[in-house]
Amino acid sequence: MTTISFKSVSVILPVMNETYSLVETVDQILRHSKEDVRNFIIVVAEKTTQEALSTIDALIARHGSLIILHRQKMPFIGGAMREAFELVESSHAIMMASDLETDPNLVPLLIAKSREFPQKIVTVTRWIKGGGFQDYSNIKLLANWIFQKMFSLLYWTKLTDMTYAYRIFPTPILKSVNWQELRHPFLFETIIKPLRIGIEAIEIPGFWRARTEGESQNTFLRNFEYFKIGLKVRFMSKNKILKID
Ligand SMILES: Nc1nc2c(ncn2[C@@H]2O[C@H](COP(=O)(O)OP(=O)(O)OP(=O)(O)O)[C@@H](O)[C@H]2O)c(=O)[nH]1
Ligand SMILES: [Mg+2]
Repeated sequence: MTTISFKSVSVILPVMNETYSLVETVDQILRHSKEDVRNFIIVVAEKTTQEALSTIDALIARHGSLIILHRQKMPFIGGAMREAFELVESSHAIMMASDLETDPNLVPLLIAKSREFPQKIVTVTRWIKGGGFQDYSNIKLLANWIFQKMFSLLYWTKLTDMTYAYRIFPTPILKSVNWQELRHPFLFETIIKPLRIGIEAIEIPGFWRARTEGESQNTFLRNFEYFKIGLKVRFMSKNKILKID
């Protein structure tokens, strides 16, 4: 991986049914980090609601070329993210949600840490002091905790939250990894594949709050699919993790 320094960031926002949550996300980020944000890459699917699309039109009317709208061709959240990765031209990119479950107020800190450690991934954890969960069921909390412990041992890493997909990446990582998942396990793939090729990641604490509009595209049972990619990537050769070109 070539040496890079922090120059600017693209914020990737996948959208299905968010309206005021999306606007709040964009506005809060611009309030504190306008100087550093090159653009927002908003990705929509065929199933994105009319209300969400109108909200995006209004954002484009207000912010012009700061908003890039992309209609995904590949399916699901992984497809949305993977197509967005190809569009990033900034030195770094933030992966987050538009439903306010990824607190936009953390963006300035993510950027500050990335400036300090531009080669590393900076990722948000709900499992250290200063972070946490609100309205997360006990059974989900327990399953999440066990999952984190198992995979931090398996990957021999100190990371405490590998499934909260709120992170800033140096762009070359996004472009050089051979991504494979399309559904939610993709979010886990974005940390384990970089770890396997020797990229370092550091954590900052963050608070997860349940969305107040729309609903999640994930189902509880689907969470078990995270094990499959987790085990597969652990024993995958580095050549297979990287794109050959
Ligand atoms: N463009 C696009 N956006 C998506 C897709 N699936 C989910 N999203 C968006 O990605 C963000 C995260 O997805 P959610 O479905 O809320 O899932 P989650 O919060 O990771 O999962 P839970 O913790 O189970 O709720 C939200 O802003 C969604 O609107 C998709 O297929 N295409
Ligand atoms: Mg969500």
